[in-house]
Amino acid sequence: MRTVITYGTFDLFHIGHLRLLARARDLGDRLVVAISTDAFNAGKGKKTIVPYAQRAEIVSAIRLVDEVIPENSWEQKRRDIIDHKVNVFVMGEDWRGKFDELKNLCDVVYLPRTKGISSTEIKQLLAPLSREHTEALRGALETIGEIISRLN
Ligand code: C2G
Repeated sequence: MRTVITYGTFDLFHIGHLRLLARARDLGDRLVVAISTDAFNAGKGKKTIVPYAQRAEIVSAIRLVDEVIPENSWEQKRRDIIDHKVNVFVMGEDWRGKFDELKNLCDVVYLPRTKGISSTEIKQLLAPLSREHTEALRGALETIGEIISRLN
């Protein structure tokens, strides 16, 4: 029984996350996914849109995933690998080299990321629809309306 583990925030779950989990699962017989808690993300300086409980529920519902655990700290990986008898540690290549010290415990594999999609890009796409942007737009339109009425 080859166990694979991977870690991530999985905010605004998208195809890049799914493909990473699918390729991680293909490296073994079972897949454990450690999901960053909201508190841990705050420590990473990462503001998530979707709260931990919902991110965990979404990833748990994926057929490829056998177990979801919380990621509370950077340091827990060694403990997780031992406790879950992990054979393969997987991360996207944006983390290449960052976890090589785990090679004395298990295989460490960095997988290519899926291009053209990220939670950050999704948030940037949605930003113009945010309340402050629509308020600013409304103000600008009122000003333009006043200018036009003065010109008439
Ligand atoms: N990913 C990917 N392709 C994308 C976006 C993400 O393959 N287009 C991968 C990342 O490389 C990572 C995983 O999906 O392996 C989860 O990505 P994030 O949720 O952004 O995770 P991150 O914030 O990098 O947290 O201790 C490690 C951290 O918890 C990783």
